[in-house]
Amino acid sequence: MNGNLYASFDARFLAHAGEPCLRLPGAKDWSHGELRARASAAAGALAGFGVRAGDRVVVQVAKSPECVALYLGCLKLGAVYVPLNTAYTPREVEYFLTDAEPALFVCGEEPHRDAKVPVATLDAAGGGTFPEAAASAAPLDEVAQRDAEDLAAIVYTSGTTGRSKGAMLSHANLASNAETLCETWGWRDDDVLLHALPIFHVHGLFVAMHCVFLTGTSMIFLPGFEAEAFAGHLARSTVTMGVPTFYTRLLARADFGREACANMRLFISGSAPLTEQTFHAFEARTGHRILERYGMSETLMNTSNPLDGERVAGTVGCALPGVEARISGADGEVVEAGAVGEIEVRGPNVFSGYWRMPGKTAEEFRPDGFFRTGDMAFMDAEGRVTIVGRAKDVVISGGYNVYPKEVEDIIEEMPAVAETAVIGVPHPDFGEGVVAVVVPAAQDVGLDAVEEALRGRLARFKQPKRVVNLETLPRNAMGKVQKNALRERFARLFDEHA
Ligand code: MCA
Repeated sequence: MNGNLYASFDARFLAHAGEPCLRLPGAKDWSHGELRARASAAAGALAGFGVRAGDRVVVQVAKSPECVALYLGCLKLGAVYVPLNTAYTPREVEYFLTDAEPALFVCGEEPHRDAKVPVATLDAAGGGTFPEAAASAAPLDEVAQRDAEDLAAIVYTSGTTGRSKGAMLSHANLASNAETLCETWGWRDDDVLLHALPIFHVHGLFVAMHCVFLTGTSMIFLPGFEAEAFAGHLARSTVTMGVPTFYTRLLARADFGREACANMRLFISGSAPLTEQTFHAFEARTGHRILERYGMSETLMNTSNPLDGERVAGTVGCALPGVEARISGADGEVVEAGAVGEIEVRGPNVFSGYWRMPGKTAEEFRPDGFFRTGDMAFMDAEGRVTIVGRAKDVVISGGYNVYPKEVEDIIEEMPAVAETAVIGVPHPDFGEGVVAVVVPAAQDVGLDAVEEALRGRLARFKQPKRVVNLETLPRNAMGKVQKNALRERFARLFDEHA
């Protein structure tokens, strides 16, 4: 038995060779057969660049069908795929290149400035040195033999302190989660997925695309989310997956309603909390109850509201089949139903650890193998989970995690700033918006000055959208900044009606 995830996909690609897989508005569709051929060509090109099984390939490119082929080519060759957010600055990317030590870095138009690793390019239009190599390389026909526990991907997650950590995901992690999701969400032979998520994160890359690849179905593949176009494509789709911002932006369109959703059977939401207000507003407008599920990069998907049973607003549903979830108190003891604690998970979906960080890995696992998610939650008597907060200091903006510490460290280097606390407060579009509360050294510090200090050093989505100046930061008796007090005080900062 080959444990390579690609072997499962390959069987579906062959069985559905003549049917569409990637439906590309404005361009010719890619059939399953074509995607399979492109994946083999990509694998051949990777081999030509010197990449071998087990090597890392870091990829920071715009969403394109060619990028999908590159991902599949990596799997087929047995290489380890390391996707990066396209918003990361070259300075941020440098860290990942040093940490992952890839055999190849595939980036957009421009070769990375002082990349110490071999570089290939793949631009948004599907051109570049990588596709050129793929067009002339001998395609790789064999699916590399892999153990199911071998690494398939490393997904970097920022940290509350210090360096980003690479979550190591095996072929088995990805395969088991994909199978479970197809089953749980009742994937049908005639399903058409509307895909508008980025493909450098777990949500768009694994959760969404793997359901299609494992079932031989198809997806309408959009370069990104734009509400009007998205609403239009719903007419030819049956399932979609999005972050809550997708749903609030759809609701903001007066012309969006039942008619647009007539062909749809399932709307799924994740990556950030879906508010009860959005859930109910969406149901009132469309008749659809959005299915919310919960996961993270380290564990893939953990819980889901049911396909057929009651979807309860504000909850993320029960543990998926094969996944165990429990709530632990501060002392590590499992708490009773209804009590708040940290949610811990165990199962075939859970990663094996952080890349080259055995210490960090050990800290996050209990001796019995449960992974500590860092999310605070309670579970009712039926096992339904409600997330109430985070044990870690993290802001979720439009489905992207932003770690305040990373932002604070740079702002505090500004001579004009005595100290700062970066927080997330409710934002009508992104769910949470990043705010820097600043104690100025002398004169008030403006947003422009902060932006200037962060330019080129931090991705735009991590940067504060507002700066507020205070004389002092509220602290508790231990001297710790009371971010809760700040979040309460500035809760209405982005309120359009305030
Ligand atoms: C864009 N901007 C943002 C964000 N996105 N600011 C804060 N938070 C964001 N999420 C800023 C840009 O920097 C830019 O600012 C301006 O908004 C417009 O940029 P644009 O690219 O046009 O934005 P957009 O296309 O409207 O993007 C919004 C979006 C996008 C569609 C919500 O952020 C998105 O696709 N989010 C999905 C994230 C996701 O896939 N998460 C999954 C990871 P300026 O003009 O000032 O420079 S989590 C995961 O995988 C876990 C495991 C899970 O459970 O799913």
